Amino acid sequence: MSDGIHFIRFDLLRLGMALSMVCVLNSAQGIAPKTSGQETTDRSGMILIEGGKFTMGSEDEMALRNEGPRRPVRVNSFWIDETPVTNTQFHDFVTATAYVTTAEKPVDWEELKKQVPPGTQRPPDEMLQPGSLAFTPPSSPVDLRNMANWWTWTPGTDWKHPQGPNSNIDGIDDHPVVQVSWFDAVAYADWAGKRLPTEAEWEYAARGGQVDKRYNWGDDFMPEGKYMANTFTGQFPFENSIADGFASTSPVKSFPPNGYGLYDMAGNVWNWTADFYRADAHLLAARQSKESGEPCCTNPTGPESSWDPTRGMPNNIERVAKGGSFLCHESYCASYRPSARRGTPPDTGSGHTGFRCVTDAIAESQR
Ligand SMILES: [Ca+2]
Repeated sequence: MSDGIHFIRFDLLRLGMALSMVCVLNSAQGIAPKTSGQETTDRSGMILIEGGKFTMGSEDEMALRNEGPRRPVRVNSFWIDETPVTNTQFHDFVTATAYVTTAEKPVDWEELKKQVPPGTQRPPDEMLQPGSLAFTPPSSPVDLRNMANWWTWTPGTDWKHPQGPNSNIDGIDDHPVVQVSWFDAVAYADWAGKRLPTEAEWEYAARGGQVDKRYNWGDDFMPEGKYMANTFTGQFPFENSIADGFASTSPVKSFPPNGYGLYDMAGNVWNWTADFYRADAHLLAARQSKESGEPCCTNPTGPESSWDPTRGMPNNIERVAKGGSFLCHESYCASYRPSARRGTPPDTGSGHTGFRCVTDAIAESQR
C-alpha cells in the first residue's frame, strides 16, 4: 500500500476537509449566516414559507441520537428555492463572477498539516492537486462503518467533473450542482442576494406542514408502492438496483413536491445549511430552554461551535447538511427524513452534496 493510499485510509474525510481547507482558511473560522441583499434578489423559483411553530427533531425509532430530543421551535416567514441549485444556475454564477470553487484550487501542505493529527505524513504531490471526493462503489459488501470503502479522494473531481476527472455535466444541466463546499454555497448565495437557510428553517420547510411524520410525505416510505424520493435502492453500497429510476443525481422535480411545493427536500442531494454542526445541538438547546423557562426558541441559528464525536478531531468546524441523498439507504442512514442531520467540514464537497438558498420575508414588509 502506497503512503498516499495509506494516508487516505487513515482518515479519508478529514483529508478531504483538510486538502481544501487551505484554500479558504482565512474564511474558515466562525462565519455566521448573513442577511441577504434584499434589494436585488430574484425570487423567481422561490416559494414563500409562512412562519410558524413546529416540532424540530425526532425521537422516532429510525432517528439517530443527534436528532433529539424533539423540541418546539418558531421561525419567521422566509422565501426558499423550490429546488436545489442546478448545474445551469451554478454555471451562470461562475460565468458572471469567474468564481473558482474549493475543489478547483491546489493544496498547500504547510496549511494542510495544521488540520490533521501531528505526525501525519505528507501526501504525494499528485494527491495535493485540486480534487474532491468521488463515489467509488465496491463490488461486494463492505464494513459500513468506514466511509473510505466507497469514497475516494480523487484529483480532478469538481463541480464540472462530479464523479471524477473523466465525468462531466453534459446533459445534466437540470441536476443539482454537486462537489461544492459550504464556502462555494455561501459565495453563490451572496451573488444571488440570498443566504443559506438555518437548520431550523430548512427542517420547517422540509416538513411541508406534516406534523410528527417520519417522512415529509407521511409515515410510509412508499405510499401506494410509489417512490417519493431519489435514494439508494438495492444493497448499499455495492449493488444499486436503480428501482427509483436513478443511480446518481436526478433532474430536480423528478419526484413529487412536499406540502409546501418544494422539490427534492428528501434524497437526491444533501443540502448545506448555515448552522455549525454539534451532535448534541438539540440536547443543548432543550437544556437551555428548560433553564431559561422559555419553552420555544425563535429563529435559532444553531450552536456557536462544532462537535462531532465520530471524527478523529471532534472539535474541528463542521456545518449541518440536511435531506439525505441518492446514496442514502435504510440500512445505512435513512437520512431522507426531515429531522436527519449530518456534520460535514465546510470545505468538503462530494458528489452528493448541494444546496438551496433562502431570503428573509420579514425584511420585505419593513421596506
Ligand atoms: Ca436512486
